[in-house]
Amino acid sequence: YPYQQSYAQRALKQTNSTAKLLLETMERKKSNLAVSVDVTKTKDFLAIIDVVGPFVCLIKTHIDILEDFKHDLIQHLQDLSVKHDFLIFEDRKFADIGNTVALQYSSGVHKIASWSHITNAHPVPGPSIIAGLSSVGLPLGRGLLLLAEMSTKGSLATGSYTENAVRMARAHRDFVIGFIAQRRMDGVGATAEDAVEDEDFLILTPGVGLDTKGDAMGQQYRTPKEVVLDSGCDVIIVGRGIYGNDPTLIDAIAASAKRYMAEGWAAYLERLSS
Ligand code: 5FU
Repeated sequence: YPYQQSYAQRALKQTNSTAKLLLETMERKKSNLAVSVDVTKTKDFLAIIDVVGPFVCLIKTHIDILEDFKHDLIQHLQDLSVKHDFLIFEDRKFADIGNTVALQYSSGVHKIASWSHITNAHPVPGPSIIAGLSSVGLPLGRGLLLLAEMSTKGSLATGSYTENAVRMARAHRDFVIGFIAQRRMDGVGATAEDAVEDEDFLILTPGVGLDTKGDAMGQQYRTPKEVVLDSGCDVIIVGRGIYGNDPTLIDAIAASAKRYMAEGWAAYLERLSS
């Protein structure tokens, strides 16, 4: 199965350049860790990214939660991405009609498509959301993840919804590189006519924590080992597990990122040898 091959081997077979670049970066840095930098001040945002940068393959942003956003932040973010060799994923969760998401992706205050290698979308509107986003992102070589599942308690993204998300992705492999999900999706919802033997979707998984099981608002955490070894996911996405409630404790944040990086990579090596 593709997920039992190395990230480097899997990079060779990717047709989307962003998917290829992410897998190559993971192999080069020996990291399947993405840090989700969910803080509200630009100063903290950049300080955290600079300190976790050496340990990650990807930085995940919610650019719209920054209270003091100015567009020059984007240049700083891109400089850090070059300095530390990571990709950028704006977790925008688009969910509207094709025409609207194309405008939200290309325009507005944040101009996400111009700087974010990867973004994501809810499949709820149907395939037209992929058409809208790919009209902007594909010419720029970007990649899209569909939200096939969520980490939260009571999520409605299950069963046939998840299967239909995978079918939508399968029909748009030039732009859709994988899923936000809690397990592997290769072959999910496939019929006999679908050639899915070599199917290789990237699985990026939030809801990862080593020290707690969840938060007070429905978030649920699993360990890197459960996510990468037991469920076959590719990238662990960690937020508060790394910076807690105090984004200024920079030394502790670095140590914590190192710990998640080591756990995630050990689980991947164990998967390869299993
Ligand atoms: F799609 C999802 C999901 O199913 N669960 C999530 O937690 C996205 N997330 C994001 O991952 C969420 O918006 C946060 O940005 C991040 C998890 O942060 P945490 O601090 O590790 O709980």
